[in-house]
Amino acid sequence: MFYTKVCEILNIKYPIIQGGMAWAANSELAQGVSNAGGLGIIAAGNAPKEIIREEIIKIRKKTDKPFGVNIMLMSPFAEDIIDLVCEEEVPVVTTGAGNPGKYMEKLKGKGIKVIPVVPTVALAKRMERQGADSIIVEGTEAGGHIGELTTMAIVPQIVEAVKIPVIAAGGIANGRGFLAALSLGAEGIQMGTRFVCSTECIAHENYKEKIINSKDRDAIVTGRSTGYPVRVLKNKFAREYLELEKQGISFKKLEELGAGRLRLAVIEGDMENGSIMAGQISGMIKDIKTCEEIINDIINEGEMCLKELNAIKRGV
Ligand code: TUI
Repeated sequence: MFYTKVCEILNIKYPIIQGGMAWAANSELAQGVSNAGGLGIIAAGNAPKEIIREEIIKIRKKTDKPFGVNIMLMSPFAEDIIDLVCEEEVPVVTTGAGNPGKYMEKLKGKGIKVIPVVPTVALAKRMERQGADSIIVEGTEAGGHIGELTTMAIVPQIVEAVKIPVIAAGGIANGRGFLAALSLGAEGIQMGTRFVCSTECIAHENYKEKIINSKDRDAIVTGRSTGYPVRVLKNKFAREYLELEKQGISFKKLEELGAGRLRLAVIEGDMENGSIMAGQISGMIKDIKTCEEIINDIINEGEMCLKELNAIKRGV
């Protein structure tokens, strides 16, 4: 059930990919997802090469299943991480926050499957032309750095525009969302926020609790004025940041203000002064489960949901 082209390309059991969340997604989370039949991802974030190499070595001790590394293209170490994934011949690379076009040939030359995150039809088409194996189409419901368009609107447009399989992301955390994504033509999903609330995720308990206690309107967007919008859960820091944006303080000052804030929230658990990146679906997440439970629940709920839809079709 639910074996798609994404499963075939990535050699995984279920078409469920874990988001590349800086600081939160290390080898511990990634092995949990990969061992449960999805694709676990180590997020390179802004970390230097040798730190990520250690995570790759660790995950290989904990699973023989495929895994990936997420390369945040705005990182000062992005080129180093490209070299690293080639040296280590990691099975899969996902990219975010930029166009990975110039690295594509090098990665493909090493037999690495490349799956860029794209927020628009134009970039999706370009990525397909340049050899991407699949693309992650991320709607604005997602946490962290986001595009403009919603998952509902952009996924079917990109499904129509490309032949490679599409993975939907942004606003998905249960079996209904999974089935909805498949209905839009996607052949897999990527989830970030749901996997933060897993037992394997090393994010501070305060961070997980903050997501669990959040309501529908608590995920807001900061940084629109900078051209780099970021979705976070409301807190003291987010309110202060928005106020300073309104006052028109310089991009450089805002950048300085934001430095180190994600680490402060994820690692230190500072829910007042940290940046609590999380998606709009936070309000629906109510528990911490193992990655295996999260994935199995989604597959079971997806099957149940499909039966419900069939019952509607038959008019029973
Ligand atoms: O990248 C993300 N989410 C992120 S990146 C991030 S940055 C960060 N901040 C602090 C510490 C560590 C890391 C936080 N969240 N999602 C994928 C994504 N990619 N969303 C949007 C895009 C994107 C945007 C523009 C992809 C390509 C793109 O291309 C523009 C171009 O150059 O054509």
